[in-house]
Amino acid sequence: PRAIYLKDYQAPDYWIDTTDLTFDLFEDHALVTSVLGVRRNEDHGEDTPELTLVGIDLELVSVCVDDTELTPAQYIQGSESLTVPVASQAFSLTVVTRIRPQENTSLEGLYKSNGMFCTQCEAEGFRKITYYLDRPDVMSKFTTKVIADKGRYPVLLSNGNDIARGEFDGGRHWVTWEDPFKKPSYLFALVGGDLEVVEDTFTTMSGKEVALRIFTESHNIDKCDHAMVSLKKSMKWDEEVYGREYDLDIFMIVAVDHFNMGAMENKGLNIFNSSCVLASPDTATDASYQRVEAIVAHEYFHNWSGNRVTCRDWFQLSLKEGFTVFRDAEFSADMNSRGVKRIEDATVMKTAQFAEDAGPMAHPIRPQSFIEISNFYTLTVYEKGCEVVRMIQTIVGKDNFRKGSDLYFDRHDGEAATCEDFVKAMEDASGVDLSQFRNWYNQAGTPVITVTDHFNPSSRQYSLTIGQSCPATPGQDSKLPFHIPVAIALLDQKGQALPLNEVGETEQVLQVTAANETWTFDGLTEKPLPSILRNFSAPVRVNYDYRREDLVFLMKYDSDGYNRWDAGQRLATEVIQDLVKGLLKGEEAEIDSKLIEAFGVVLADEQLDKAVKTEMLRLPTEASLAEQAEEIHPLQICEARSRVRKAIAVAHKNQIQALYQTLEQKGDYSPEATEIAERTLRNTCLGYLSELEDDSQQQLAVDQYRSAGNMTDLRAAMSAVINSSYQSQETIDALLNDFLDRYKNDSVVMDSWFMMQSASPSLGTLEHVKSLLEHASFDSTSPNKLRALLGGFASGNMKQFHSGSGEGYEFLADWIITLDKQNPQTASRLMTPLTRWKKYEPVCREHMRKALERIKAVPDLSTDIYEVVTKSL
Ligand code: HT7
Ligand code: ZN
Repeated sequence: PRAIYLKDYQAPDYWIDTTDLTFDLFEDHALVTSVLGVRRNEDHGEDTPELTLVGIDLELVSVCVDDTELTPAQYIQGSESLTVPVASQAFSLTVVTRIRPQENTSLEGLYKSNGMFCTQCEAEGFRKITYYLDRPDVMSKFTTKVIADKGRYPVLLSNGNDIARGEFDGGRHWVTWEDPFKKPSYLFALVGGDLEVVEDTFTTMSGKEVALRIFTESHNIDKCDHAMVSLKKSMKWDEEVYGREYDLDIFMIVAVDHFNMGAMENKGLNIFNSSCVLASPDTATDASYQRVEAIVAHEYFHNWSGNRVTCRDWFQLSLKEGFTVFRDAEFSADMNSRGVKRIEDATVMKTAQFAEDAGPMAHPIRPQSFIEISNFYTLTVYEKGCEVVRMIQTIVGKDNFRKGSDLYFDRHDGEAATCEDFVKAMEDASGVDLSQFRNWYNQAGTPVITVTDHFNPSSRQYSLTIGQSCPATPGQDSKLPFHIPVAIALLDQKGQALPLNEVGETEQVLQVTAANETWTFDGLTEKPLPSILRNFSAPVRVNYDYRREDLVFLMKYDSDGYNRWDAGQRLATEVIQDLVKGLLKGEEAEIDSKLIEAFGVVLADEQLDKAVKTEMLRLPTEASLAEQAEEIHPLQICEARSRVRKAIAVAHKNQIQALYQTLEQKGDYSPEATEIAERTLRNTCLGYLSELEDDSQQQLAVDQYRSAGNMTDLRAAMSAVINSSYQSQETIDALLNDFLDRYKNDSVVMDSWFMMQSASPSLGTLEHVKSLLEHASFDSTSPNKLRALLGGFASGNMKQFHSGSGEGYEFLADWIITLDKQNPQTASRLMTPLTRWKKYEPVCREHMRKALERIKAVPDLSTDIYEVVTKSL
């Protein structure tokens, strides 16, 4: 496999103005007739006498140029290409291919999921449907005719508006769809199945009525209401916040069970993983409700940021993904708790994205090369890409940001654009120079800012010095300084934020651009405590020598919710790190009472927003502790964290119990933010109480399980029971069987049944995970089931995955090797935990390396696995 480089980008030699497709769908194959209106790219002169299209796993039936059928001697069929001679500026090319959707296990191109035909074309799946210029800068007007048996596939969908339909003899029927907007092939979609529909309408800001339809298998039709409400909220929000109106007569969502990712923004026909669209109080947790809302919004927002303005090439992926994640994050913040959303997003960045930035696959948000683009749908491109867009907003200001986005959409509507186009629009609209800011697009790695301060009582001056550096990443040894917006405040001894300028503002964004720079603040009577990187104003690590009492102080007084939470996380991390050191030395280290007391203060604080309080009561996850460790000692991390949790529960038992009781649930379930906050806080209390070796506390979780009126409370109780060291195996089995009995026919809920077990440090042993593979509800062709069972174990169960002598790694490696033949995208994603091997202590490290070596030695690896394994070793 070869890498391709951004620097080698060239526009195509040909354009495809129109694409007329006919799909004849049968039980063992599909016939695809493609009629392309091809035009030579005049900018490239006349010296391009042939046209080469890409195609994978296609059986070629016939090729016609204009009305003449070519003989095999007139075209060249390569293993993944078709080259035809060209004699004129513009011509029509008709290609007929046969494909086998029923045998397509990769879930790219046209495939079958539970008897339904569906497609996934991003990034390069269209080439598995027909020969094409399968690249995003080739934009075409598509017309699609779908023909299939009417009994089995009464619903036939594609992009755009349906313009004609009819029936043939023999029970077959057809529907023709026309998409008036030019689009690249990755946005093409087709669905054929026996589906039910939920319908609604939305009237756009210019008064146009849009039909909204959500399709699912009939047994799930009662779980679409939340997605529909979310869709209408998204449409309204995009009009109000970005001035963007929907542009077709119809907008459709289809839920499918077998899907490699969350959802896909195909023009007018979004296809969703069932787990990201279906929700009912009885089957979905609060977190799932919020996830459905966020993903529906994300895919809808792509209609402008991605579809109307698309990407020139796949190196520009963050242009649509980073911007759209930013849009959906702001939407979720507006719909729910803004403070909690920021904490959640910062947690993902600091736990998982920072780890990616420090690992072997590190890349800038605009990568400079790749072997397999599917490997670059990463936290860096998505989440860090979002943070980069957020920083632009911070630097240019909200009003200018909106002017910039208007300019960007107007300037590039109907075009395939670049990240540079986006930054330029922001610059042109705001007049702010973003030259140095562009380094964020070119350089990988997480910058570190090191802050030191000095107070001079005689001059009453306080100075803050900020230095920046960025560690080396693969292929980038040294970095240029970044432009980093660092929001700060200075707190006095009472915890009040001091005015920082004449107008009395108490927060200032320092524009850090140099490798080292000092800011001076005048007129201070005492040394303040700095609150640095408020609201996580940039995706960087902060080094400042806070004393533990400073952190406790910030936890109490900082008016910035994010920093208040972060102070608690820092304190807990330090305390747990001390315990890990003690465990490694075989010493009985004490838990610093400052942390235990600080948690008591949080518990007692009645002014604190419940949603933020819950976040503040969470200890840093094992993954977060691992990310911040010099060398990862997984078992000691698990042990130390668990001891701190127990100590908190013991110390504050009465307070936690009282809080649990006051938050007693009443009334019907609603996914409304205040109710979610109460449930989450209550279930956090339940988690702590289940740490106690006390029958009545253990009974609480069992009782909650028995009386739960919604899936959130049910699952929280179930997790508390199966993760407790004090529950009997009998009780655990009884609850697991009860859950199974109730939900065995609901595939999405069953994913959580597998995940709860595989991620449980006590229950999820390798042996138990292996036994679950044999379970009747497990399906190894379903990415959701694989993610639940294998992903839950390898990414969510530090204790069991890393215990023993490498058996967990061997097990994962065996699965990756098997899955690589079946579904390389899913296999590649499951491999992530092994790629971090260099950070682990020597014994784990060596076992992980061996597992990777074994994968690497397998002949004919997919490009997906080949790229990750070779870069990792
Ligand atoms: N734009 C979509 C990406 C996607 C995808 C990529 C590769 C393989 C399968 C996939 N399914 C969806 C999703 C999104 O970001 O909106
Ligand atoms: Zn997206």
